Amino acid sequence: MQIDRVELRWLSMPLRTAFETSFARETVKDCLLVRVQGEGAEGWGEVVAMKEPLYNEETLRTCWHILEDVLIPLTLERDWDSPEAWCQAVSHVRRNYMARAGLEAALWDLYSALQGHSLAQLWGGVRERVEVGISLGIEANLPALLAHVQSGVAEGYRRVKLKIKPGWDVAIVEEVRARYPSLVLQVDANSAYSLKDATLLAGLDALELLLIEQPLSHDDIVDHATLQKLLRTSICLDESIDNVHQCRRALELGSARIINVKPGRVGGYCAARAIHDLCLSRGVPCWVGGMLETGVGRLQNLALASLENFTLPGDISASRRYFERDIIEPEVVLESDGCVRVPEVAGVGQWLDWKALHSYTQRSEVFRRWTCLYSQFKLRLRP
Ligand code: OSB
Ligand code: MG
Repeated sequence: MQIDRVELRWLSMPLRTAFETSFARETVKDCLLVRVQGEGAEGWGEVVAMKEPLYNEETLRTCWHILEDVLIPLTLERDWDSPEAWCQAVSHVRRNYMARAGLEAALWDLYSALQGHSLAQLWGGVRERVEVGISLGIEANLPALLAHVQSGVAEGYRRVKLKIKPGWDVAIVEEVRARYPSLVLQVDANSAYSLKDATLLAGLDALELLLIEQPLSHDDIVDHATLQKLLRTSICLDESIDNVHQCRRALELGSARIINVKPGRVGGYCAARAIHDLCLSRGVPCWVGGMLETGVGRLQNLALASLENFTLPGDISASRRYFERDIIEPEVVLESDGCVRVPEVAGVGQWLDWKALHSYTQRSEVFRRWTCLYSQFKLRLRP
């Protein structure tokens, strides 16, 4: 693949309802879209970082910088046999996983378009439809949360994830469980607790939860192992697992029994698949997490979720759960049994709703192969 042109777009999309976690309250979803063009085709990817470094250390501005000054020049300067070859070539760049993942996704999307195979086909997906759930934020009061649970269940979601934080935890989950005895329920603390809260967290054990996601520090795998020994409920790690090596260490320590795989958090689909394969070999179930993606990241995450070991429902809800109008057409829809169809087309470019895309775009910039090669040429001529 020879890439001639890369375009970055900063999008701001109002959320239909505010989404509050233990670390932030979001009313607008900002993201970057990466478009790569070459060989007469194009590919799209999404950068899922937030405006502020609250989930991980990246921000949309650090991602823009890393893309503009490091990754895009490197991408334009030579040809690529495959997205895997690109991953290998950028492996010396430390961290900046979300920046990397956005461009890698665009290269996968272009590769898929050029090969005429869907991402699910390229990655060896085994399902045509995947089970998904809904992630519900912290609300001002219990009735507000119950109303969201009720509408989620009515829409067909069979698995509900509740965000928790100190003061909004055991008592709230008990209320939901009492009303929905057979609902698949799980909670996500986004690192809001410490080992001192072990007794409080053990109070969740009676509520038959599928899992407790990231209760302790964002970078911890040691205290989680201690906590897992004290709990009957399975711990699932999100923030703490940012690469396949950290995943292996966590599994060896017994820090979690389930892994949430977010391609953005781990540096892209190559790394996400490596984590999937590792977990498969160890008999550890996985699921695809979400970062309130637009349709672009959502369609690609659906392809990932079609792999064998993504056996638990993902945070890949229908477009209308997040946005009044998504940037793809048709939007992602939920089927009545709580599943979503895995896209069969090669390249999300064909799905884009350009009118919506334009209306959400705040800023865009184009980087061209020839400009990049010319500036490097000039550098070399300098005495
Ligand atoms: O911890 O899973 C998380 C959104 C932003 C940051 C962190 C998280 C989330 C979600 C969103 O839970 C789930 C979704 O995309 O539906
Ligand atoms: Mg999480």
